[in-house]
Amino acid sequence: MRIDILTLFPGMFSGPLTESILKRAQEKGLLSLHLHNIRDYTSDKHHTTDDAPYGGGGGMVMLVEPLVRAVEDVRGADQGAPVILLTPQGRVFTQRVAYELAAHERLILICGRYEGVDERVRQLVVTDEISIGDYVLTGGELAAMVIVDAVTRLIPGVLGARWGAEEDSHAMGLLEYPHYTRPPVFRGLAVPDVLLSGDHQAVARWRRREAIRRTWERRPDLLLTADLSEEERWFLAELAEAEAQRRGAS
Ligand code: 6GU
Repeated sequence: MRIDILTLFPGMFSGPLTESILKRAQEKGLLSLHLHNIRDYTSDKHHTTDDAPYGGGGGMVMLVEPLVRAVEDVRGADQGAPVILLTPQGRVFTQRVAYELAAHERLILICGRYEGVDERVRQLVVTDEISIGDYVLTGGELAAMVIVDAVTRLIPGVLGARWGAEEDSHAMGLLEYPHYTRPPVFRGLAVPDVLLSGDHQAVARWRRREAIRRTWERRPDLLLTADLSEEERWFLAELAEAEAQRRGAS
């Protein structure tokens, strides 16, 4: 996959994208990242990239011309790639959106500054707008890094075969079950017996149930869309019943 990032601050990207899994994905040729400085597409001698808004008010607005020129230059003849503006006004990024983006051969990400981007950029070149959550960042750069990370780990071959993305939190529609490794007892806290039993079926069942329990406790909203078996729905009903009793007792 090829990802082009248009930004006023390309320096922000060294670090997160040059370590660990993202580094290896690039070394293996599975991800090719290209940073483009929007300032290189200005045409005045001061290399201006923003200006005060028409109509007055505070803040600065990113100029339409450098952004449109940058997108057109980077895109070249390839008209098919989504051009995604990172903005708090976009649709909210979720694991589902990560899968959707991972299906493309190429993505073009525009990092907006939070005050805004001239509306004509949207009209002329933007095909999608994404936000990473309901809070305000100073610019789209951190959001772009979050998206690159979440999407890259879904590219086949990026994660090892034994550590696929299929069982991730959220991919199953549930939070993850608790994990343990050695030692079997630490400061009196023992690893649950079932994990040491060697009974793979029992382990799988325990993990599913603990994932459901954790999701019930922390993110019950996710259970509305989770794919649960009949037995798992009964287990959920028991959790709800136990909680109702606790509340009644207190
Ligand atoms: Cl994509 N940009 C900015 N500036 N703030 C955000 C965001 C994006 N997503 C959440 N907050």
